[in-house]
Amino acid sequence: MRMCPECRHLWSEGIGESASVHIALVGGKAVGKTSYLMTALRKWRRAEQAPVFIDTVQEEQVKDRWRLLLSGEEIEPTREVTPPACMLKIPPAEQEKSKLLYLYDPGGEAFESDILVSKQAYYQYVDGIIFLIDACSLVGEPQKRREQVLKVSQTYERMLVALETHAGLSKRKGYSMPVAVVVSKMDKWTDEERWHGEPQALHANAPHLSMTGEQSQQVRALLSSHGLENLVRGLEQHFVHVRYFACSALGRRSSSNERHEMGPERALEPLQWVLKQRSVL
Ligand SMILES: Nc1nc2c(ncn2[C@@H]2O[C@H](COP(=O)(O)OP(=O)(O)O)[C@@H](O)[C@H]2O)c(=O)[nH]1
Ligand SMILES: [Mg+2]
Repeated sequence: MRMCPECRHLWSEGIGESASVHIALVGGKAVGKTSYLMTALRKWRRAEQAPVFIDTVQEEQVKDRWRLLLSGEEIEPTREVTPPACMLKIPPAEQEKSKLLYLYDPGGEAFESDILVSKQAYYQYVDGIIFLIDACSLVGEPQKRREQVLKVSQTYERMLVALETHAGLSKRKGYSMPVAVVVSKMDKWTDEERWHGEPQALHANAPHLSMTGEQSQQVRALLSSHGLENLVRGLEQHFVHVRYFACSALGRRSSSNERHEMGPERALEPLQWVLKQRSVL
């Protein structure tokens, strides 16, 4: 068995032997990063090339969170600003070798100050990004919305600083890693009367439109028309591969007493898309 050179934690078989891929989740406090990740992993168990956990302690932690989510309870807010990566082994497709996947899910505080950004050392390895935007930050009074939009933009700028600081990349040269932009908590969105006239592709329960360019275009248009046009422009200027998604990790309506009114929707697609861009799936 090998040992992590940083924390001296013992690694299970396989680490350090296979090719690895590192994916970072990005988003402010409570945008739904951890819920998203947990739901995506749970969905992946039943999909092709389902991954296996490398670390049994981590596996138990994730399973505990699955239990909480399934019973309709909230998972604890992430406190670690520099979290240990969630490690998974992805079985090979056909002749290839298995790959190791590292998923980084920091507390939202990580993007609230430049000092904390400078601690996100895993950015030196990052191969792909999942950037979450809470659907609720696109609604509300104009003043509140301006503040929320500003927060999203600041998170984005700090992510660029992390790439520059740790990976030595420069936005002038452009970034090659794929970015999945995910509007989270779509169930809340459809709660709002004002969204009922929106294109169907934006609704969490339109599975026939899954993973199509059409959905990406519609989510992009929606972000642009709700104060995030500069973010969209910046993303597409700086990154070569950007795709927009809308998902619901919990899939229930906040105003409903019924905890399981809807199932989780579309959580796996953004992660799968990023991995496909890196030829991992
Ligand atoms: N309605 C709804 N609430 C969500 C969803 N995802 C997360 N939440 C809630 O948003 C809050 C923050 O979620 P969490 O995953 O801890 O966010 P994080 O801080 O970005 O990791 C919690 O109260 C979650 O229950 C979703 O898809 N729908
Ligand atoms: Mg969290």
